[in-house]
Amino acid sequence: MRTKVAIIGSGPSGLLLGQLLANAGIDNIILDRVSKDYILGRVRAGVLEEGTVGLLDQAGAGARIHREGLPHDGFSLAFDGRDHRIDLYGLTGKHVMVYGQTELTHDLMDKREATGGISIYEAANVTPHDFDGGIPYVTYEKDGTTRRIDCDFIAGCDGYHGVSRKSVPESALRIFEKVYPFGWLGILAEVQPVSPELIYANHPRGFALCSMRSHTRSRYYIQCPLDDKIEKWPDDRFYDELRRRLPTEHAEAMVTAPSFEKSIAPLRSFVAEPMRFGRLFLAGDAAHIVPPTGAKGLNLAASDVHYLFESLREYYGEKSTAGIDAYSERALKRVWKAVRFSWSMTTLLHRFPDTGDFGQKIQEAELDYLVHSTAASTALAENYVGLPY
Ligand code: RFL
Ligand code: PHB
Repeated sequence: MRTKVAIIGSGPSGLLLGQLLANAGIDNIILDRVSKDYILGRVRAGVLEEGTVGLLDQAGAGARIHREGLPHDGFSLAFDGRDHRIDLYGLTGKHVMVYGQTELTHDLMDKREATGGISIYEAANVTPHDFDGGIPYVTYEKDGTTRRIDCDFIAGCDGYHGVSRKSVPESALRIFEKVYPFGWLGILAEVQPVSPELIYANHPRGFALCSMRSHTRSRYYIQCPLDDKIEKWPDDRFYDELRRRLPTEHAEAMVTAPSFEKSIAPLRSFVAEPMRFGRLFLAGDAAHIVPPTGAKGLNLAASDVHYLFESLREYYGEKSTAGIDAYSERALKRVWKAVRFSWSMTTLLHRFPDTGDFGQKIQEAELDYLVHSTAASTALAENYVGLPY
């Protein structure tokens, strides 16, 4: 088989890139090691920047998000027993869209199917070859036989644990990493959210986040120790702990329902530089990870795809390599700003084991300054709604 761009990974970055390329007449094949249903079973991001929604529109897969997504004009920072609204729209003229990653992935998969794009699921041992100097190709195993796809370029959209970044010689990569000493325990429940907007809570017992997927589906998180086990967190204990970390008015108003999903996610910041090696490009979680506190992971994957798509379009349309030569530098400039923002939100809102009551007081002072200074609130809001591409 031959294609122009072989895309490894059928998550949001691979699917978005595949659709943008297909719409521009640049053929591509997507390979994923797991099944479609498995991918759609993963519960992840929930807050999308306007730029991400715009890319979904550009891909021709935006109809449902405009019908079912929830535009949010603000969110709350809760600390010291009180709630303070950050007026995203008033401060920036922009809002964010609350829409699950699962739904976005579904929309892109449907679009790909409707437009006849080739996706190969449950492809084992996907391996990129000869991307640094030679003519690249990808091999994989399916139904007991090894197959080969010849291509012009390989897009590594295969997430943090993928094969693409691991195929690059270690000496060619520079890794920047910070692992946080806690995780997030999250649940999904079929119940009305405690508040119409998201609440990010700083509390001496630890961080809490009240998010949602719809008017009838809540997504709640609490900070937990890294080695915690979900078996130790029956729903009653989870809700009790969540209530303790929220201002009284929300704790008292909270309606609960049995969770139908519960998981613990570790938090890390990670960047691999550069994001291009000859004819292999990395995009999304394959190149970088941010802690979820700033809601930036999926949005960064989308902005990488924007830069990569524009570069490839320029290559095929104008026969110029200027775009692909600049891809890594352009993408990394935006990546590092989101890494900084996610780190600062994480540092501001979580209880760190080694900083004690002093750390708590410093956080409360910073939060108080943040919500009462228009300059500081604007800086926060600008980053939250997404910096320009
Ligand atoms: P994905 O989604 O991990 O997809 C990668 C795909 O590659 C496949 N794959 C392989 N295929 C073939 N061969 C191999 N060897 C392969 N190895 C892997 C995988 O099966 C998979 O299908 O990466 P992508 O596309 O770059 O997308 C990134 C996003 O998924 C991620 O950044 C976000 O989910 C992060 N995130 C959030 N981002 C936001 O923008 N807003 C949020 O509110 C938000 N909340 C979150 C989050 C992530 C979370 N967790 C669990 C990590 C909340 C949580 C709890
Ligand atoms: C979510 O709804 O899953 C979510 C929302 C905001 C975040 C992280 C996760 O910052």
